[in-house]
Amino acid sequence: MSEQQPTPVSVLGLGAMGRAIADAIHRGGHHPTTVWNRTAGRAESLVAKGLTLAPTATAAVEASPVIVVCLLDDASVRATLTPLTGSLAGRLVVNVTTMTPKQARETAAWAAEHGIEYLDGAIMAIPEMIGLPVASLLYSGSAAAFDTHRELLELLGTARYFGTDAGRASLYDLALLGSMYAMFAGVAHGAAMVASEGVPAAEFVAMAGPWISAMTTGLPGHAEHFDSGDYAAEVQSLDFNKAAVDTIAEASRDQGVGTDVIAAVQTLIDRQVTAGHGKESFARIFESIRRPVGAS
Ligand code: FVH
Repeated sequence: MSEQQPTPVSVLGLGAMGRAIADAIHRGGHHPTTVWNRTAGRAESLVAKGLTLAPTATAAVEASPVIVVCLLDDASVRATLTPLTGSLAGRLVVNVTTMTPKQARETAAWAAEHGIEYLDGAIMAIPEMIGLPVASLLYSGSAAAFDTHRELLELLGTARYFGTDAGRASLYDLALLGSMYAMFAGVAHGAAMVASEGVPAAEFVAMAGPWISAMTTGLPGHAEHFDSGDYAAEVQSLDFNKAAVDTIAEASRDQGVGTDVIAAVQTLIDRQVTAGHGKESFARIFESIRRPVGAS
């Protein structure tokens, strides 16, 4: 099912991402596109393009059947939406604020309790990418809302639905972001190592980018180990990787740079080696993460 006429939409939150979203929705013909922000002065460029600035959050909600919420975090969503509960009843909230799966599920439960349709969203993009297919947006929650408003959601980027459990989109979002942050931290460590001998980071990242990219071809193999629980090493063993990672840590100390990033990898390896898995694959560190020390 799809919308017959572009639905009026209101956007709560005009940070960098909220502004990009409101602009894309307005360009997509969802008129009036109404916007609201806690602090004044962030809507000028949007108003100049024809969007409507609501004087209050209540007025913004009451202007549209679909309310897109793009605020800082869970606390700001609660602070903003709780006083609007009555006005939100019977409307759809599409919440693209970054939050934990637990927080998303709690927000969905609160919405259900008050007759508010709820779709949780996660944005795998920066504001400049909004409106382009390369922007990936993950959704979970109301299937009817996703089907009905798919054209609206596709205005922001490629929309993908992960089921009725409202926490699922956040789970994927934070898992992907976690992978990204660990990768960036690894590059920062490498850049610090070569910087200790005056090598510019620009020179280093020109090598690191293609290197990391080439290494990602091994990811499906890692996934096979993770999914099967079979860590038989085809090539290099954890004992081999331990020697390499210990050497990186030693070199880091020799160069006078921090070992925080590489020490985390050492910890994951050492736990498996100590448990007798040194002949198995590096992918076995998954077990150190999946079952952390102290977990029941
Ligand atoms: N920007 C990005 O690249 C990323 C990419 C991936 C996903 N995120 C998430 O999107 C949410 C919003 O991000 P943003 O970039 O728009 O963030 P800011 O520019 O910092 O704007 C924050 C807005 O939240 C409002 N706000 C903060 N606290 C409150 C509160 N207690 N009550 C009401 N509104 C609040 C803030 O308003 P103001 O400070 O201007 O009054 C902004 O509108 C976020 O979850 C990212 O993780 C973006």
